[in-house]
Amino acid sequence: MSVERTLVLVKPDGVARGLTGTILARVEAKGYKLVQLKLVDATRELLERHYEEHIGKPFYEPLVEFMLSGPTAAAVFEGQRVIEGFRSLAGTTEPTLAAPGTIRGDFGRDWGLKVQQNLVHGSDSPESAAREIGIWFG
Ligand code: D4T
Repeated sequence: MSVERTLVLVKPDGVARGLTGTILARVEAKGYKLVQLKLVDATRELLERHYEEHIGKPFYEPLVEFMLSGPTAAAVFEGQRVIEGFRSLAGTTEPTLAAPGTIRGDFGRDWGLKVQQNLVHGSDSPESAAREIGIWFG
């Protein structure tokens, strides 16, 4: 299996709660290599590209508003099977149901909002990773 790269986002809820370092440290501690890192004030245009598969869904507009609410930490991690590995570390999309021991399971919950504020994003395939790294790092 060749070395992969994945885009990891610490979303505005994670940055605002002061969890950026804790979350990135978990990914590093798993053994993945941090190769790019920056704080980004996302624009609506950037988010439209990143979330294009969700345009038109009921949670799309609340999702974009949430992602515009503060800075996002964008990182690229590298390693064998890092795409699957990070998604396993992150846990399932809904933080209430995410397993304890995962990032979403340990630090997230439902806040009664129209959007899941679930702390992190990770690419879901090599094709998505290449596309998303291009969007966030140009
Ligand atoms: P991301 O893409 O942020 O890593 O999350 P997932 O891969 O786990 O989930 P996703 O792409 O299906 O959803 C993107 C983003 O939308 C929010 N969301 C999603 C939501 O608020 N309600 C929903 O029903 C879904 C499916 C949460 C993450």
